[in-house]
Amino acid sequence: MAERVEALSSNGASSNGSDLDAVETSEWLEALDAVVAHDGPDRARELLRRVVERAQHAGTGPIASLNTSYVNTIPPEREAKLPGDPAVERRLRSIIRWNAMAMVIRANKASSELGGHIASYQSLATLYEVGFNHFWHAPSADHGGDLVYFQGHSSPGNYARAYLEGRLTEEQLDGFRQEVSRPRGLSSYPHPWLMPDFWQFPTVSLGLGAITSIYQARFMKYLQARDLVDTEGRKVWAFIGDGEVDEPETMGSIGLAGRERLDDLIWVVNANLQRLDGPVRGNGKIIQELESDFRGAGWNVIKVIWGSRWDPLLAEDTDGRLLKVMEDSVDGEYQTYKSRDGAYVREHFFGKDPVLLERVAHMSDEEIWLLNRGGLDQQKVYAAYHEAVDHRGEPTVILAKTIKGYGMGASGEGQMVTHQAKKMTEDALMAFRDRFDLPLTDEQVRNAAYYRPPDDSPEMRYLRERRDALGGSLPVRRRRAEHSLPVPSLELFSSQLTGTDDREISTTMAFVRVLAALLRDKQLGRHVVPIVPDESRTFGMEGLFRQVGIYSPFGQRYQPQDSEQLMFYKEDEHGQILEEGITEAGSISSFIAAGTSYSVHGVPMIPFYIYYSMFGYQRVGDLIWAAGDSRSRGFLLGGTAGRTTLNGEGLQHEDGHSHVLFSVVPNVRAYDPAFNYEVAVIIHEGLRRMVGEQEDVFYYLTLMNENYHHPAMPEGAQDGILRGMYLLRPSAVDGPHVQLLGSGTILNEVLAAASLLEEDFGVAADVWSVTSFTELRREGLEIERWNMLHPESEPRRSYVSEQLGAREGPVVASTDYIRTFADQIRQWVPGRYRVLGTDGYGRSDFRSALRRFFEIDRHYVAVAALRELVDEGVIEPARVQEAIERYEIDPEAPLPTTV
Ligand SMILES: Cc1ncc(C[n+]2csc(CCOP(=O)(O)OP(=O)(O)O)c2C)c(N)n1
Ligand SMILES: [Mg+2]
Repeated sequence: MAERVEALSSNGASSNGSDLDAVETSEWLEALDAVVAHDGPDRARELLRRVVERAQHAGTGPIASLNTSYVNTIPPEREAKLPGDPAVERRLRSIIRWNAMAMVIRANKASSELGGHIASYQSLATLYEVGFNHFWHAPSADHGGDLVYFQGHSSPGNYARAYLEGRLTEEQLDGFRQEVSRPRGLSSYPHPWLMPDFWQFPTVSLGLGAITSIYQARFMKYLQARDLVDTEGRKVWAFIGDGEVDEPETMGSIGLAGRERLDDLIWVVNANLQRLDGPVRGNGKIIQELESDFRGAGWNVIKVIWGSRWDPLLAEDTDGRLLKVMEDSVDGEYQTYKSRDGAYVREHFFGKDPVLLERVAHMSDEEIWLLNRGGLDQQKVYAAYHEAVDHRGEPTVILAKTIKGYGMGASGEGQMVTHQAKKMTEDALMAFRDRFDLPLTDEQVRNAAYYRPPDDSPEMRYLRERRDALGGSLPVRRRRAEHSLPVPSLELFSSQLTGTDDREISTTMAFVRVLAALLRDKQLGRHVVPIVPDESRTFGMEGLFRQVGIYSPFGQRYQPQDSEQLMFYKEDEHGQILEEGITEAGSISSFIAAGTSYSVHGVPMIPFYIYYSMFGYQRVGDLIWAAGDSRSRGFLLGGTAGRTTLNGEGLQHEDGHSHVLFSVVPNVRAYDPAFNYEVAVIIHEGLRRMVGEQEDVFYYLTLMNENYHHPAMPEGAQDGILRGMYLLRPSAVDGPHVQLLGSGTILNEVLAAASLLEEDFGVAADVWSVTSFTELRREGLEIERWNMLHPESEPRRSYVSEQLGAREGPVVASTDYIRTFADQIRQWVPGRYRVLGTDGYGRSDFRSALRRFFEIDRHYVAVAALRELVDEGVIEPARVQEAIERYEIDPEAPLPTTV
């Protein structure tokens, strides 16, 4: 871990704050000053470190703090100077500010229904513009491109810049938040799904940009280490709101970035001191709080608090009086200062110390008002970015102090309500124009007219020159990798297609074999990214540790305890497995990074993220939604799935609904396979579609840990497996007919039920393997819609009605999921349909006991089928009673949802 800056937490005060020996104190301080003067700050730091060490040996306890004073980290004399033309940059920024505001105002003139935000971008503009003008590379022949995670609700700023760059028209700006009624309307926030050539990273669900940016930076190191993509010199930049840091997803993974020394990562926290309702830390200071958090996590911290106009005052502050007032003031006060005026700041800030009041007596109220904040000062921001991009060995966070609603005056600047302001008064608009010197007539101001300087103006030339020098426009998204990878034939998985004979295996084992075969494939193998959240042994994947290695930037600095064994725990700089530890949010972030690599890096990668199904959608649903928005491609494997199949683990582990949750994601293809050949066929099809055809879909498969025999793949089953159902076992019995549907492990119960029905009751039961109720529903809805809208055409038939319509009798389904899952196809089932399912909380017991409890076992399936035949008038009720007794079913057992 790189050495951290440490400073004494207090200036030698005793516990009650008084100085016991002022002379001694000043001698020590003078000695320190002398060291700094003669040998420099590094020597001073080393000496202090030794002194602190000695003191701690003597039992003082912790005395160092991770905080530095409430001033800029980079002193003025060390600042890199902003190159180019600062005046032109200011003018450009002002124009972009105006247009960003105008588009929100114009959208809301028609109706306030559309919404939008003004204040956030106004606080960020300088932080963005310095990046655009000097740092952010677009992908080009000589640079792979930087990756910028823009703040979601500041999108008007991005659109306003794209307008100046000629990428968007006025008409498009006027289509902000109108994506249906206007064909080229602009999405509210960054959504690759909605603007696939523009936005790269969905960030608006707060916290998601933060965590996914960390795992993106880590994935770039992984790609580099594995010689797949040259990511050297590329940076990930993420803009984080100071309110957003309260999300666990924001701060929860900063330790990974520090630990793995992700020096390709730069975060900029826009400390505008406000969130939606009010101050972020009214009674404290968010910048100071974050400084110690990040430094503790091994980050390089650069504070950009004060603008250049403060430099002379700070230089003059040899007695520390100004610093003390700065330190003593809390964010709630800092917010209020900037919502008032210079006279107020004089009285309430400088007025805290009469000596300071004297010191600023020569300044007018106007001059005091113009004392600027670091994050709004292009010179200070440039210096910080300059240092950040050159920093090696640690990620960097820039803590930039700004003002929310900057420039909005009485309509928003520093106001509690500014976050949601979508309108500005006419006076405030005029003041905005004057403050930013915009060449607009009163009439144009009133109309919130867009403004673009002539093409040959110095501003426009500068804008183009800067972006040309940096490779073009940003953000920009690549829709497809240039080359698709060749997908081998299904033969690659041939050993999964022929049945297991006497051996009993689980679908999890079948998956691991499929994965192992893929990893060995010459073309695809290198592109596979196995991702596990500390669960490899659970799924029997430990064999892969040795085979392909666990990625670690540090290799393996120890001899593993199991080094003598064949499958030892092998960490490796070139390792292929991402062993994430216990973080499902982190793992899905890696999934997104790998699953969008075709777009972000132009190289398709194939993530296989396997986890306890209960800790999937339920735990990180919002990230899965973002994976869909990002057009991620890859496989999510919900391991040990099912409410009665993962039987011993009880209520929090037993998943009876992840399929229902996944059914809501439009581009997910979700399957609940029962047999190893189904697993192989589905994965092969996924590869064909995602890797071969480059379709923007991703797959969810549930896998089970129950061992049983797997038959050979029936002739011609492939199409049905992929569409969602196929007839697995037609009945040979002559008698009343029923159709039994099953999925996952419960298909075995359904097969057993068919035998019971045939043997005990002479009922002919056909058995269907339903691999995806969700896919069946999707197709059914599509057909239904087509039929509704084409009333005079021959109606089409859904796959479900076509398949079941060709057989006779009522239909019964049983699965290890809640009834909603199998109920999805109800309207296309011809005739009667009864669904059994595991509604209710899980609990621990033997599988057979749980399946009886949830009323999904073979006996319940048989009883349900008989009951349906009664309702059809085919058999007598007594036959059902007979079955209830024969199978020892308790008709008075409690309803599973109530116990
Ligand atoms: C997960 C989530 N929760 C809540 C919101 C609603 N929301 C959008 S912006 C915002 C306030 C953001 O404050 P901050 O992070 O400080 O950003 P600022 O606008 O001040 O730059 C809130 C609550 C959201 N977008 N995502
Ligand atoms: Mg904020």
